[in-house]
Amino acid sequence: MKNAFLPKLQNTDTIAALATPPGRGGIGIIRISGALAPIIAQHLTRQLPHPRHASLCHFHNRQGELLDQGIALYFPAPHSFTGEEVIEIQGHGGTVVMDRLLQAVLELGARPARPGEFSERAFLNGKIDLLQAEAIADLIDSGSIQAARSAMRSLQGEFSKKINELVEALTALRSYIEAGIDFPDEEIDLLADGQVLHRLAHLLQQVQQILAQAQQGSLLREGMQIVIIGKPNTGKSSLLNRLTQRETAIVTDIPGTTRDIIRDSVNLDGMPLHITDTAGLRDTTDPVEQEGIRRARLALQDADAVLLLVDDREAEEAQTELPVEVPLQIPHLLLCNKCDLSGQPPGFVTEHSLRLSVKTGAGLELLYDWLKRCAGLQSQAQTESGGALMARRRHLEALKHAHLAIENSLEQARAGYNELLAEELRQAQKALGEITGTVTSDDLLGKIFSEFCIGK
Ligand SMILES: Nc1nc2c(ncn2[C@@H]2O[C@H](COP(=O)(O)OP(=O)(O)O)[C@@H](O)[C@H]2O)c(=O)[nH]1
Ligand SMILES: [Mg+2]
Repeated sequence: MKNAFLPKLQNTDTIAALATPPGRGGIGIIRISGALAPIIAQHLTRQLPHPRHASLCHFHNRQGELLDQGIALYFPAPHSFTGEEVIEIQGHGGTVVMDRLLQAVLELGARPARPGEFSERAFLNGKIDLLQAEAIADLIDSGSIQAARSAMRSLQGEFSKKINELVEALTALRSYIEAGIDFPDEEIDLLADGQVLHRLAHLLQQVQQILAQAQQGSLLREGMQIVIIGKPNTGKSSLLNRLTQRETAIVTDIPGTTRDIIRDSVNLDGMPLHITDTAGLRDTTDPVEQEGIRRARLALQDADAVLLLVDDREAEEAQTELPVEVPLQIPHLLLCNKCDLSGQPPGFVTEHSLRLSVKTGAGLELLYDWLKRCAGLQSQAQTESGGALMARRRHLEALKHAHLAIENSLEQARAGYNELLAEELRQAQKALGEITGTVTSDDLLGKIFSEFCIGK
């Protein structure tokens, strides 16, 4: 599968870069890709290594000086990572040795690779799709076992397969509908046969499921936005400090201490938690505090989870009167704090309320468990059977776009507007194509690959 839409980017330069991290190590690897790679290897090692065999070689520079000895590997095109001629040189992993080896390779005609350029070439030569290219970067950057697992699944093509299946179903449906439009004489009554509505509903369901899995994956990658809200003096700032183990927010027993939004981040089993402490929610005439409360409400809109704090001694009234509306679809937990003062034991009171003491730490581990559950970190069974899909913001945007278009198409189908229905399906198909890279722009590609590390 060649990506024929981008031939002008096809680069004939031969590129080279250090593929291992700079610094000291047992070995260091330099990767060379492009038409000149075998010629460079021949100069460097005095003989072209046998394809796909590890050959022990001496490496010389152009002036004939012996720089190092190690292994050279030759992957002839197109059976290489990039699809081009590729040479890998494994030398001793020292800064000076590697610098000199790379210098020798550059003197022989390669140029330094840009970040992500090897993966970009692999994509352009149809070796991997865009989702898989991104999965490589995500696998390298993953901060938890779960993130690594879901990146690996994307790299294996699981995410791409789901998207491609959707695109195929969309294409089939589109041609069916367009046939109905083009040959009205045949009187294919699209509505009457019920098939279209049925297939659309099924498509919608599929997109919804992928979107949910992608949202989980996005949490693993981007982290979870947690917003702490509650009345003044319930211990919100204390909780932020507890979770981040830093004195980020000022804690006093004076109600209204926190008047602005305070944010800090911490890692929970490799997943970033971005925690926002807010001004206490109460009726006030103080304009600064009012602004703080307005910002607290705003922060709620971006939250992945909401922690609503109350004083355990007032928990009963508090349960019935939430100070703000927490959007229902956002997971939220009522935290009945200061159980050291109320004298009640820590623990879950109901599924959605947890009694704890931020001050003593009693019940805090249950809060951590809840947060992990929220992010899907603990649902291992789910992760193994089609759980989180390592997704980026752009994937989510495209999936939401496709979802909306299919929703609209269902409406058009019900109303019997076949042309509009076909157009919505085309939109959905385009949005999905952006995910795997069958429909894309140079700008997007440049942006995606520039975020990779060099040598990848
Ligand atoms: N006894 C006790 N006091 C707490 C607890 N959590 C917070 N506090 C105290 O409650 C007061 C208000 O805390 P703060 O974090 O500033 O509340 P905020 O206004 O909601 O941010 C401070 O004096 C804290 O030390 C707790 O679990 N137990
Ligand atoms: Mg506070």
